[in-house]
Amino acid sequence: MKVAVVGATGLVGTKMLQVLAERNFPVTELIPVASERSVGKEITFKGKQFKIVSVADAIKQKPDVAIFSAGGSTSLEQAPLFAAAGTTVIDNSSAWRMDPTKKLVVPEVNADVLTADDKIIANPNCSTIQMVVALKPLHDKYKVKRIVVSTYQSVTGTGVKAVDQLFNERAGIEGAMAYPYKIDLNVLPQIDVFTDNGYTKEEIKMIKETQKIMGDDSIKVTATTVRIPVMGGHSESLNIEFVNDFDLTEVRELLSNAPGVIVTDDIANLKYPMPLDAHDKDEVFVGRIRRDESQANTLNCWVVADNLRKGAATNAVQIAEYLASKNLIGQAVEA
Ligand code: A2P
Ligand code: 11C
Repeated sequence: MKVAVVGATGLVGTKMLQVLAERNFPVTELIPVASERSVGKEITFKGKQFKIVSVADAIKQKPDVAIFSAGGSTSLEQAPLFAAAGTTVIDNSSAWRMDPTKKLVVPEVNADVLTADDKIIANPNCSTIQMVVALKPLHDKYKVKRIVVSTYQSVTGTGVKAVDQLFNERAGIEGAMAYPYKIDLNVLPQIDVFTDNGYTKEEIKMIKETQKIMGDDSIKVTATTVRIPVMGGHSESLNIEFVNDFDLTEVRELLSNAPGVIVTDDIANLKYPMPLDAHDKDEVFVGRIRRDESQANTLNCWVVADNLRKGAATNAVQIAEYLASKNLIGQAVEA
């Protein structure tokens, strides 16, 4: 398959190339794309060098699939041009996620909504993805009523400039600030910008995207999203109220058997999920599974995943894998 990666020089784009190679996605031709300032530079894929091309050149080559991680405005402008050329776009930005005509997909949860007519498919926000992967098997059995989620998010979610800020602070070097405050030895209860109701955009994404992916607007979500000075993955504390009561042994069983989930929950041996262990893994790790003794039918758990992998690159590549396996990638042009 002819595959374009748009944003191939970015933190997520680089991870997409790595994941495509590792998972042996059938790439017969790779078209790495970035902004005009990177055109002509080289990247490595499966030990070979490839030259970065412009978006316009990539569209001319009519790739079968284009995986985008180049920011919302680039996606809004360029994804329809790829789609019009017959390319199936999988977009990691927030540009198309809440568009009712576009699918928002986490393969373990709702791959079945995809059809050959979907030419622009949205990849959800990282903190939403790992939460819904853990929720899905429990929702199917007990029906989720309300979720209270608090996140502990890696600086890699912001991009290279935030990683640089953290390491510069550690080294005592003055540098550009990705955040309004120091991040090392600190915690910032703000991810993305604030909206009128006092929530941040990241918090709103966790609410709206969860309902769309789960296909159930009755699920109530309230979120507090927080940046902490870690790399390797996002962590989330989930408090989940179900309509029906559950059995803890069965909850562990359902999660252990769920696709893409690894249960790490052995408190006697101090085993629980941590970003250091989740780093560079494709799975979502769940632990600290216990009953909320203050309220009926309510569960507490701790969910960790690598935000650049399952939270971004891996999920996008899994969407492409699903489309390929069902023969849903074709040259039909979007109207
Ligand atoms: P470039 O490296 O040339 O700026 P990140 O999310 O880590 O900041 O990465 C953003 C990615 O999106 C980079 O690969 C960047 O390329 C790419 N990009 C930014 N603007 C455009 C654009 N207008 N067209 C194509 N790619 C773009
Ligand atoms: C963060 N979740 O950790 C953000 C990054 O909508 O894809 C991803 C933003 C998005 O800062």
